[in-house]
Amino acid sequence: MWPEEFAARYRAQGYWRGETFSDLLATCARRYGDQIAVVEGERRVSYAELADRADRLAAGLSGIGVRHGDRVVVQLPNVVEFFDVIFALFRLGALPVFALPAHRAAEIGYFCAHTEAVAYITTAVHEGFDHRQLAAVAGDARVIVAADPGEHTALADLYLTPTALPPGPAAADLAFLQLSGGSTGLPKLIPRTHDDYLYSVRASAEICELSGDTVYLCALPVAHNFPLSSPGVLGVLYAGGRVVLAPRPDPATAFPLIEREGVTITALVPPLALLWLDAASRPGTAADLSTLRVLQVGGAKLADEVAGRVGPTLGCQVQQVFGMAEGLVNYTRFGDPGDIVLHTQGRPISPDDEIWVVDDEGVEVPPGEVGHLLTRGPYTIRGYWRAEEHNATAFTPDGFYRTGDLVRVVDGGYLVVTGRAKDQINRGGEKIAAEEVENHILAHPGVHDVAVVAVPDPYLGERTYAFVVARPDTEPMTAPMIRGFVRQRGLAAYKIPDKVEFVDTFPVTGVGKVSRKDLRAALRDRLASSTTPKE
Ligand code: OOB
Repeated sequence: MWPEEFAARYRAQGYWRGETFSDLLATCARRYGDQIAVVEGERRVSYAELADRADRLAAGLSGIGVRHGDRVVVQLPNVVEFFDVIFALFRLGALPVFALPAHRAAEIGYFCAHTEAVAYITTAVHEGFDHRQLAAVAGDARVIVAADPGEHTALADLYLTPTALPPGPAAADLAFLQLSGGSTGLPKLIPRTHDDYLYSVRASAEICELSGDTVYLCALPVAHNFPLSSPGVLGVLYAGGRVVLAPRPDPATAFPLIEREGVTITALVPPLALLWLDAASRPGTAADLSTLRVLQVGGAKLADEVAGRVGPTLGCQVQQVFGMAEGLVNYTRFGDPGDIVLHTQGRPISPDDEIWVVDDEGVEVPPGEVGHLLTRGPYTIRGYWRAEEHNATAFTPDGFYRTGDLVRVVDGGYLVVTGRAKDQINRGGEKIAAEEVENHILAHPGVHDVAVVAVPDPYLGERTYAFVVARPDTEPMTAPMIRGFVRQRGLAAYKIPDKVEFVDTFPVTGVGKVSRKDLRAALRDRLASSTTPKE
């Protein structure tokens, strides 16, 4: 956590206001009462109802023994119950661990075990997958289902008459654990406090000029940091606007919702922005999107050319968002000149976000030159949760987070993301740690060694490519065998390599040794200089 001198400064500056998310919901219920807070299909829930639902669920969760500081893995799609659950947990001071709907046995099992979760709250069948079967990997966590529960506990049975509850958390306490895209073997957990996260939400809502008139379409998975808080659904609730939950982000689902609900702002990752642009420019197929004022795009680099198509095609302005669940979020601002909006990834939320761009030796580069982005500030964590060893390298001794991103700073403090140093694949905004996938492939008895690298892709930005060295004495293997093996180990579908190529050996240096990082770089270079690789 932050050293006291920093915490004192952030409080004195008014960033940290001693308010929890529970306090926020109570204030919103008082202020906005009967106004609609959340729309999901035909369901419309007012602010007063939302607060009441959260209170009743807090009573039920408390009744089954959920306490302050307990961890609860939450894996819900874009449904009203997501809000009930997180606000009920916030009230109790229990920590949601934000899994994504795409996560499978490998991830959920790890989250439950690593956080020693007391409960796992999920859904029934979603996008053709029965989440109840993941109960098998939840260990000691009680399985609670926000739909037909089967043999498990029904979330619906936990909405009780509000009772006197133990005191809620302090604003300086942890509010939840968010997931890191990561670059190492296992996903890291990001501890965020009420104070720090609420600051980023409030400030984001102001930057994005949210108000009671805002209608926000949540098309991305709600638990991800971008649609959650940049300014996202929490920013919209803070401002008294309306959240419209989309079950899926495709144009066929989203466009009619925009028209029906009068959506004014939404957030997408670049491949979805492309899909929307294509759909909207197809004659005769587009719905009326005239209420849409802002399309936020972030999570991965938006090509300048695509940024330029948003205004003419969708009739709204584009806003670039470069953020990370660890903290720092950058936005282009609404009044910014066109070249800033189209060619940069924005500037930080806070005057107290410290941006430090350094070379490989850790020496600050001259302004305008490319270097590694390091950052520290009032809503950027000082360490991952229970990850001492990793923290020693992921953060500098004076508390800067090494983002792994390569950037340059241009006039006005705007950042341009030029690449990445971390061993991560950014597959259309979904982050994949090379090492995590390698570990799963290495578990195959026929695999001697593997290196997973990113390959450029015109649609997703990057795809995943696995180079495999087979054991000499085993049956011949095929790419589908490797992919099937990894899928069957319960890894989320987006982490399964798009391509698998078998090679005899890996390139090595003169001494015959090479670090995995160098190896990945060498294979990446090889791919970049060769023609389209075959599977
Ligand atoms: C968002 O958060 P994460 O934690 O899934 O991923 C963070 C990483 C960044 O370090 C960077 O590598 C990449 O995603 N990234 C971008 C980008 N936005 C994120 N790279 C280039 N251009 C952008 N605009 O992805 C996230 C969190 C909050 C708001 C928006 C995105």
